[in-house]
Amino acid sequence: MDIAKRDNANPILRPSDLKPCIEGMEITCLLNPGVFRMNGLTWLLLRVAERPRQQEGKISFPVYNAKGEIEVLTFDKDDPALDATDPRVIQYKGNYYLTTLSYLRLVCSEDGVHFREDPAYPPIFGQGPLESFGIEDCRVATTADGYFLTFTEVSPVAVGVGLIETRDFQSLTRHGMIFPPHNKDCALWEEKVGGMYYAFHRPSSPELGGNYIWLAESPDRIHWGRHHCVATTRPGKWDSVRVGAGAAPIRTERGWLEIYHGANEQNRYCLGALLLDLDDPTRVIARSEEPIMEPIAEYEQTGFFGNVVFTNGQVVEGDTIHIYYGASDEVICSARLSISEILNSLHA
Ligand code: MAN
Repeated sequence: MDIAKRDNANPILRPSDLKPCIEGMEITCLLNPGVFRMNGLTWLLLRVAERPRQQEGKISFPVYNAKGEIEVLTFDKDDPALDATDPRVIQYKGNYYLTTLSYLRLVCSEDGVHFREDPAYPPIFGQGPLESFGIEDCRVATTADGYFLTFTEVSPVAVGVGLIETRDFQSLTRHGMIFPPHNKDCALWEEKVGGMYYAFHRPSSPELGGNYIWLAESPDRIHWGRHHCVATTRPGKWDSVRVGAGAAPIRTERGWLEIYHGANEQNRYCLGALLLDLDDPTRVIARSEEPIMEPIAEYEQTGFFGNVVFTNGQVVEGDTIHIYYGASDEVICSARLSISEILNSLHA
């Protein structure tokens, strides 16, 4: 059952609300923001996806070349070696490319609904060969030691998880890849448990296994071990093909509450929740049978890639979770969920 209360102002941000950062490009999609509070404001770290304005009969997309400069590649749409059936990814002669190049961009707000850019906070672009197809879907963990950003690093060799540390979003420390390929959907926890740092991550296994949520421990947030699988996909259900963590989990009296996304064979993305033991988070206490949020609004059903609600950022205030989410891989929306209502909806 969908228990999310969508904001009346949805979508709160659309591609046309911002100017492209890369010369000669257009903003195709705004997606899946990381969320945090800083200087009394709510901030979204948006994933912005850009590409060149498309010409009739062609597909063009940007990549970083070996010198770190943006280069545009163009294929003929009717080239038999091209598979462009997925609007997000194309295949050409056995190689994969993304149709857009993503980077991260900050917007801030007093009221959590109307967002603006502040020129003092520059965008964060991919850097180096492991990010040559861009960086995506950033989670922001707010900790006593500053902000920790985990995001997908995409390149021709891999999809993995990168880590950036910052105190002010003006100077950044890049720690490189912390979870090797194929891995994404990494959410660092905001407090230690039993003296260790924790992270959800989502390795993909092509043979045995699948696209499951795992939990790992670390002494320093850089070296990760003691991996445990905490949620698998469930055949026949809304989360039958892939699952992945959202933002950092929320500490509740009944356990750690995590909102996650699940997709089925039709690539329909919904949200559900997991509850983990407070002292031993590898132990799953309960999980959603039905989604707590589904793509039902018009802007969640149609867009760049329709039938998607995807969240990786939230602000918690008492019993209310203000989630920010990407709808149809194109626009940014917000909704409220009640922690007690989610907890009461879970099944052991
Ligand atoms: C999938 C989707 C895309 C993303 C690529 C690479 O195809 O999640 O949005 O760009 O993976 O991460």
